[in-house]
Amino acid sequence: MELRTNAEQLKGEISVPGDKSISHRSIMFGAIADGRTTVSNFLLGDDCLSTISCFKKLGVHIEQQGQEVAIEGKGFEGLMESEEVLDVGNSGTTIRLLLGILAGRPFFSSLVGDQSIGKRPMTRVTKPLSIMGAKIDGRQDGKYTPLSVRGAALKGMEYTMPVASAQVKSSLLFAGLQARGTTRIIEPAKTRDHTERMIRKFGGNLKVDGKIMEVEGGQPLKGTHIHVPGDISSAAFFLVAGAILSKSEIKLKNVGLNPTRTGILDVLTEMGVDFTIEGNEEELFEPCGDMIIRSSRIKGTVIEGDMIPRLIDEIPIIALLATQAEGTTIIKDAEELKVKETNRIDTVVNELSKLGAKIEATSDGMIIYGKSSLSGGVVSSHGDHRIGMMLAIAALVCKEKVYLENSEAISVSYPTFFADLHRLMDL
Ligand code: SPQ
Repeated sequence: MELRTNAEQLKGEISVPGDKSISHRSIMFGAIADGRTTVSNFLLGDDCLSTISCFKKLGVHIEQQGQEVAIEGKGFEGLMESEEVLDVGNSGTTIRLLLGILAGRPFFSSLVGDQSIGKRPMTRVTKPLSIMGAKIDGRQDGKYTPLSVRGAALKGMEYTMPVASAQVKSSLLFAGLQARGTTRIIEPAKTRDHTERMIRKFGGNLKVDGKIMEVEGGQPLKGTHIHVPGDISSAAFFLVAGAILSKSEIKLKNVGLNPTRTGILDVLTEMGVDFTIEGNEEELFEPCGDMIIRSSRIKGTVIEGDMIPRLIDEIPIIALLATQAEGTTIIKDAEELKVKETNRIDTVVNELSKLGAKIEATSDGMIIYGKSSLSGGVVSSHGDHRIGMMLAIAALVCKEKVYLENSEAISVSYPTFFADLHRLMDL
């Protein structure tokens, strides 16, 4: 598709769609809890719809009307062997968290996904789940899909995670909830804590001491109501668009502000971006508030260490921001980007270079030299939603025509992205 270029400003307000991580987990917890769970502002992205479809195949009754979802949970025991293969589409969160649930179920399951899922490493969850007792196999010794799972009676364990990953942690917490005894998980750096918050919201207990978590198996969970806040990872595209386009002022309503996800806000502050937050309701089970962002003079920065898991999915759009900053930006310690929907170090560097950015890949991140004036050309999302949206925002500051290939990938996390963008442009 041809993207809009040479934009002058963005003005007005939008509500970004519901958080993807929280939407997935609301279905999963609703399915394993006892009783009815209702979810509002559920994300209708392809990934979360894949989660609903998998749980329906596992025998869970789920009604969905737009962004309102109701799940009739019957506990872990209510899950039944599926007659069909469970297809997770493009969703790493669905497959990795589902593996933790299926690991303890006394039946056989087989899991597949799309081409991109077929390249994403699964050993990070299949190995610890096997230590707990599950029998999981797949291509290349269980490293890649298709995967088969034969669930078993699990036993608790202590596990030090080699990579900082909320998906691994969550998968092990789901397994721990079904295991005999205590499961103790140690993360190398703090990652998003939506699963921990949800265990408590569904009436369960969990001990958290910094990067160490302990959960007891066999606890009853009870259905509840979940209101999903707006996704800060989706808001990030408009935060950057508002900052780089002159004369802009945008309000983003009800954005999730969980501190394990707000690394981008720390980086925006560091880079000199002018934004304010109104009505941050911290006491909610997931904090959220409105954000106002204005055109800004931006400067380069260094992003590294424990900050990386707090903004891992925002690195593509931060890289674009850095092309418009005075000075150099260095992103380090971000090897995990190589195993996302695409190798996001390579795709960001290659696609932004095509538009004229001065950007170099490193072994664990990238170096971006500002300030570049971007021209135009043919770019591709390579099937990666976050790359597609980043390129659509990059096009706004391009002087010449920009064509985006594989734009349909954006519906994975933000099906109304172009409608929201055009609304802010046309006011
Ligand atoms: O679900 P998927 O495909 O893995 O989604 C991504 C994304 O960009 O939307 C990553 F590609 O987000 C992950 C995130 O990177 C969602 C997630 C979660 O909900 O627990 C955790 C992060 O992944 P990880 O591997 O660091 O645990």
